[in-house]
Amino acid sequence: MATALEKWVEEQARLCKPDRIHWCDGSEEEARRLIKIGVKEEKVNGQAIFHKLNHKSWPNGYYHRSHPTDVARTEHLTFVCHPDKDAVGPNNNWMHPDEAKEKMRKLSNGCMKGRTMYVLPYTMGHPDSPYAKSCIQITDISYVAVSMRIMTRMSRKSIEKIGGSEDFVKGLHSIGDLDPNKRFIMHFPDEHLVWSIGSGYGGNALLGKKCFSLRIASWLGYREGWLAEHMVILGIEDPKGKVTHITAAMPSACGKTNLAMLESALPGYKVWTLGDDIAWLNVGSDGRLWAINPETGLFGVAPGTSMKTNPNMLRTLKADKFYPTLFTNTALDADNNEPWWEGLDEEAPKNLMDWQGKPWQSGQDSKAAHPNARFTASIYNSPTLSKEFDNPKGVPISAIILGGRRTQLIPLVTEAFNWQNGVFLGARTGSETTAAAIHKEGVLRRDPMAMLPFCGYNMGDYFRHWLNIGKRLTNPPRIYSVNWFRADENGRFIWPGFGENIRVLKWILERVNNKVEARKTSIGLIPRLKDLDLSGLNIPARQLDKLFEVNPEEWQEELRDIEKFLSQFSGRLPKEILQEYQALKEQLNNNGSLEDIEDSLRFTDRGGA
Ligand code: OXD
Ligand code: MN
Repeated sequence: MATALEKWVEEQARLCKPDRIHWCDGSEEEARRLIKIGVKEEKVNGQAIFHKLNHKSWPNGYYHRSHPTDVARTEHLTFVCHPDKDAVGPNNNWMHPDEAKEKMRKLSNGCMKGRTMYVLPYTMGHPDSPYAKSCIQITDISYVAVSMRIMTRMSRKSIEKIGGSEDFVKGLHSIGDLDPNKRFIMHFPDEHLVWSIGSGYGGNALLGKKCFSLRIASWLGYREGWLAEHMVILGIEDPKGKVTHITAAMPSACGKTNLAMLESALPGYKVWTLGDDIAWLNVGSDGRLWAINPETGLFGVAPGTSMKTNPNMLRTLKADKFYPTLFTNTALDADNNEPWWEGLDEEAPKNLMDWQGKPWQSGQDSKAAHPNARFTASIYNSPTLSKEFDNPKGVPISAIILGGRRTQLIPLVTEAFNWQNGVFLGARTGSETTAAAIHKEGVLRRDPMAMLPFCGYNMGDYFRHWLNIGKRLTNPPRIYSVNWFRADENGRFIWPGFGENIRVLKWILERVNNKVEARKTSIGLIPRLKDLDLSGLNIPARQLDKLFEVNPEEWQEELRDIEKFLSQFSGRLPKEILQEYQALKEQLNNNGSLEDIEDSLRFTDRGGA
């Protein structure tokens, strides 16, 4: 008798009407076959799916160009479909599940005619982890099938694990006809189902990633008592060899991958990578917070990635281990058959094709690589992979960083006074928008815990859930905000960033281990400059002050904006968050930054520890 899984696949095949069905096994041999098909036979819009790159310089590298309208996540076409609109909240687009299903059924009818239906069995999380989830995705494009092999643990074992059960995560994906008017990414949390049509882009099409591991998983976590977060996980080794694990949430394209693979500018410190995008967090029996990365791949923004900004990522991209590595919408050096993007080298190659395949000249207005051009590479290729990566239990977390991209106002690093204050710190975080989603770039929007586009339920409930998790932690991680992006009056970043960010991580480790004091300001605890290791850096004192400045006048507009944002959730906003907001307002309006001024006068030693 057919299992629930087989029946579900048959049902989708009856609707989508593919020419063929292929059940994938996730093997390297199969990936090689799919790539071959994508190079030679399979086409979208008359264009081959994959192009083989120069394997001498980029071993296992393949190039993919997407449809020009399909280059980023489409938040406005992304819906959470549940009968209770309030539970979904104002942070999501809502549609009733019946309406959504009808719409999707019409769009999907016959959408795979002439194509192959690939059935992908995979697990999010290590299969032996109690937190792992068994999943099935259907897709009709080899690019997605191969990407999912990189990003997840894809294997027939997942089918065995599901067995006869109905309890598995379902994803139905078709690129459809790539018409943006017929593009939808629908989430049905009660059924653990994601249904996506009309896009082949990562976050819209690799359904184990944002759609399941964040939107639906956050919903599951809310009900089951855990957190699904948009966070990197890393281990920081100090000169004595002690490794401390932390997580960090930052909005898309704000340097999470660079942080996860950071090459330390300080001797003796080393960063070990466990994940660059998603963390599932559980309260352990020891009262600590434990993290696993459900993914196995790195889907990072290519522009700006270089031997200077992220050497470990380039080493990963050039590794000849896990097959394959994909480059999407970068430019192409036609002479050398290599991928290229702005920021990779100082000079662009002479004979360059842009991300749409048109000849491109240096000095041209448009970019050669799309600003959201991506690479997809296995984390197993990373030279900094933590030896804990495959530990089914995960790693215990000592600090959580909640960051954003702010050219003004927000200090380099701030420690929350306690968990509750930290939840508020996360709730009030804003960030300037980037090219990772289709919208105007550089506009400030509130992005709590970097989860605004990914929290699958009402954010008011989400803040309460964070507070409740805190109550169960007898040994909670400390919570920090960081901002690498504060700029001077000429718009130049003050902080050098990248490998130098280890200096901030070092301070965080010292705080976590109670080795240094901090100075109190209205918005949180800030480093005493003498405790921040600035050795070898040459930042003028005036600029350093600017990095940590808390100016109550400048905060007035911020306060209004925070209030406006939070008021959307009024009926469901925890009173603790309101209390924190009131306390911040009073602090800023009463005693302002007096303590700051005293401190910056007292600490004239800029040399660091
Ligand atoms: C991503 C994103 O792709 O956040 O990770 O957009
Ligand atoms: Mn992300």
